[in-house]
Amino acid sequence: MVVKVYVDLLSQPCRALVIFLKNTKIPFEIEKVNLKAGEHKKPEFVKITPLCTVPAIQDGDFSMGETVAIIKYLATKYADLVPDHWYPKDLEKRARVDEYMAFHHTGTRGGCCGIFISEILISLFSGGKEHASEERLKIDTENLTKQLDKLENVFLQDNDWLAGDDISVADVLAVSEIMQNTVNGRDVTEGRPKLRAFVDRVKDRLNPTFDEVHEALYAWRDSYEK
Ligand SMILES: N[C@@H](CCC(=O)N[C@@H](CS)C(=O)NCC(=O)O)C(=O)O
Repeated sequence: MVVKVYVDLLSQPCRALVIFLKNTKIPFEIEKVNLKAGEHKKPEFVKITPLCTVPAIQDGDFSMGETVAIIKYLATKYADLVPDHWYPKDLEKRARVDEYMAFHHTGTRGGCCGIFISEILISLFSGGKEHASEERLKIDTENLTKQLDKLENVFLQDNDWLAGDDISVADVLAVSEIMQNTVNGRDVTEGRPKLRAFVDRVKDRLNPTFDEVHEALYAWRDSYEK
């Protein structure tokens, strides 16, 4: 049975899920959902996940949304097809990955998304008519700094990886968020040597897959650079 994976590769959690899957032997096929065209609100997609967010999966009769829950489901159901380091079976090692993933949504994603919405999406979705206020940009920048400092000073303090002694799903979730900010011209690793080395480490470990999955994002980034 092939797992159907509904994604828009301009979305951070979608890229993380696809990179994870490409590093396993789980059979899957990609179903593209164009967020900008509103395809995530179409009735056929609402049936897959009424949350109307990507990524989502369909595995036989079962479908679901929410990246972290999807990863846990797939890594548990297809445990034999997933190299252990991605989501370790050992209780304490797994708890370390879960710990990061619990932090991730309000932490790394919260910080990176807030500023991305303010610097890119507000203008994009209003056709350039609206822009984030100075006050909002200040709040987003402060939160971004706070969350990135936690990566630098807590998760990466004495570690090469965010959660354990090898690459895991925690790392791809984080780096995918960090990459999103390259569209708004931000190098969020600036002044954070551990974070910078970590991002390079993840890319080196996962290429050529990392760049393939980020191709659409790179094109988006380049279109803003002009
Ligand atoms: N917590 C969710 C977040 C998913 C999410 O917000 N996806 C965005 C794209 S990055 C989306 O589908 N947005 C469409 C919308 O909210 O209408 C997850 O990790 O899967």
